[in-house]
Amino acid sequence: MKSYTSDPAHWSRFAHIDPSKQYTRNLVYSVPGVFNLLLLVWNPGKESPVHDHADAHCLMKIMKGSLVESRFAIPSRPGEQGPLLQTARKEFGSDQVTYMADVLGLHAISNPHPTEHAMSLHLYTPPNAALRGCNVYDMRNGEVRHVRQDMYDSVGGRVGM
Ligand code: 2CO
Ligand code: FE2
Repeated sequence: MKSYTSDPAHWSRFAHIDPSKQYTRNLVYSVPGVFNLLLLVWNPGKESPVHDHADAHCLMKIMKGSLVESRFAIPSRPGEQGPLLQTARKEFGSDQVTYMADVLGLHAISNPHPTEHAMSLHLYTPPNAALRGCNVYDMRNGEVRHVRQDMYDSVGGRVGM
């Protein structure tokens, strides 16, 4: 992922935009049981919920624009310890690659740009979240909620499948 230089001609057909969401999750390619490759399209100024990564490795490469990653500690007693503890905040620019996994805690990703979309390529291995979902956390009180992640906004560039 580091050696690849982002070229919209390669991936624009996967870049499905939905203004009603914070971001879209578009399946580019999957090898069942091995990995999922997704293109995420981040609406201007929008942020993901704080979440974990279902005991999998996550590699994220910025394809367009920049994204801010805020990291948080996993609460030992969710919902009982007040607001999540933020441990880091870092901005990533075009073609940068970063790694995330549950051993590093939780994160939320946001597109800081007020008017432009940002795009990122995500490799999940093994593809656990697609099979068993992941956890999202309430930043204010650490409450945890399990969510499914087996639905995509587009698959192979096609919407509504
Ligand atoms: N993990 C989030 C998702 O798959 C995106 S943030 O980068 O890991 O929706
Ligand atoms: Fe994530």
